[in-house]
Amino acid sequence: MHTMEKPVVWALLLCFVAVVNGVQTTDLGQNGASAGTTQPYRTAYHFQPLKNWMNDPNGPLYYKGVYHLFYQYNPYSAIWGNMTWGHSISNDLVNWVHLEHALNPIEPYELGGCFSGSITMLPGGRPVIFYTGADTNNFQSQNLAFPKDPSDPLLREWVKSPHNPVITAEDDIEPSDFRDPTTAWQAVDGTWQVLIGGKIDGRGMAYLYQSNDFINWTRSEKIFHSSVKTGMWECPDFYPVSINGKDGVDNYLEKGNTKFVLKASFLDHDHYILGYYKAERNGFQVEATDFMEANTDWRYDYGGKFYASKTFFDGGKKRRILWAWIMEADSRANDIKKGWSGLQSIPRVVWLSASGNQLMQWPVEEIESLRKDEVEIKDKELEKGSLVEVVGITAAQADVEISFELPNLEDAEQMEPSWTDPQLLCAQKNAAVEGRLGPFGLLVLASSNLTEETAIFFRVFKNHSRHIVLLCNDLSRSSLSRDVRKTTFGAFLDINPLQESISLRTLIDHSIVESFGGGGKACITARVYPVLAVDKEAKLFAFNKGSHNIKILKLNAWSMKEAKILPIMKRRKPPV
Ligand code: DQQ
Repeated sequence: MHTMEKPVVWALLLCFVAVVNGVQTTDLGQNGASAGTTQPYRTAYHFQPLKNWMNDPNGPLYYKGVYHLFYQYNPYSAIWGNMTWGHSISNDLVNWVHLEHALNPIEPYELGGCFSGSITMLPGGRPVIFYTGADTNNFQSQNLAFPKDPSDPLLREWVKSPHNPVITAEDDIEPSDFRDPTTAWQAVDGTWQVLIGGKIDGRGMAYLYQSNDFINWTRSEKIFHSSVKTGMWECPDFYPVSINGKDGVDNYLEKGNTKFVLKASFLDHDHYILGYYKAERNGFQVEATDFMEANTDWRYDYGGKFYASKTFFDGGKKRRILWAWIMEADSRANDIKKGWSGLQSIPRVVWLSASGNQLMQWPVEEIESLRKDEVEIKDKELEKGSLVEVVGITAAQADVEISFELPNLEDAEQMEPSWTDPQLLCAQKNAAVEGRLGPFGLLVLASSNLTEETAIFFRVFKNHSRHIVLLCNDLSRSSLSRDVRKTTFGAFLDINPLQESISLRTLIDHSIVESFGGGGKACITARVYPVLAVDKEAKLFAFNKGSHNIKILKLNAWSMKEAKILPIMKRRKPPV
């Protein structure tokens, strides 16, 4: 990294009012919430713009020592519309500075919005944005924008290509379902490849386009991949992962050492499949099972609110990082009232599991810099029917890690063959239903009398000689408000409790709860809008409603400091 770059961004992030390198920031308090307004659901350490609507992360990037996040943004309202690319920068993926918008919808081909897209690094290190423009008829085309000054690590100004639109829908493509270009990569012969999401007759797919110069693109005769069980593919993502280790991979042509992830966003979830990229034939070969095949419907997150995600390779720390839009679960009227809608997930490192059959995810380590007031509980018996309050932290703004030991695994309840849907199973056997090994886990954002509580818990079953571990997030009692969705979510966790403890990490931030089971093997994100369990009134408990005593091996909980997410930086007038 250039030695001058890091201090510049640090100074921007740390000062109350800073004037550094021609930019100015102002700190308004909790994540930009203006003083005087009650904002119980505004987060303290998740990325949010100061106000209005935000959805998909776009073109995340690490460039000259600076992290960039672009995102779908409506500058005028808390509901979707006027899609513009918001732009923020960070030194650490935790503290952010909002910059001017990167793309405004002003050209005829994008008057309906500058939709999602990605960034590709061209040879020589120049970034290019590839994005979808929707015109006033919602005809979608693919477009390019370049930084005005590539030597500026902040990439503050973007210039649209005079060649736009560079790809338009051919006659056999539905023009309103043709969007969201991936990061492009080069094939063996150097030609550029990019995927674009689409649908024909209800069947979701990724089209492959190719180019020698990044400007003239032709569609490959072969569809890159499609699946009849899917709907329209939004925001496809395609990237290599290492088969031995956690390091991220950026080279699409690396032989032998990688598998590929193909992700598509459809029907409100981000699904992925694993396979191999046949560079010579420019094709994708599914390794085991395709999208939505029985028993292996891999999702990044099994909550209902994690969508339109995108990864990028962080060349600084050699890791692949995943961002996603976290939708609201309240009403449109509430969004208008609170003046904003949409969060970004905590960025997650993503890598292939040791078994090679699924992805793992874990919050970026930088988020731990916000931890304070640690509370630790070790080797504590959690008797059947008991509840242990975790005191000494700000429970509405916290990070919790807990692991359990189960002494009586042979007593686990028998798994029925019909219990194939984890979400349904979690709804039927919710947190109030006593079992044998479970439910046990955490009650977060709980009011003191437990009128409100959000339960994240496990149940362990036996299927012949194997144990099946179920991770649930029960929101049915999460809020007294009738105006919010309180769905219960669930996932099976591929761990063997005979060989490893059952662990959970949960990040709580006022109206969002992100849970990572089994060290990141299954994740569930939920939006929660308590009425009583707000701010200082919120409590955190560990609980066991199973019929057997179990043990908390270790619990570590922290209050989380507020991240600095500073408002728009104004350009400083040059000194006279
Ligand atoms: N959001 C964008 C589209 C994308 C969708 C528009 C996914 O480009 O398909 O805001 O949330």
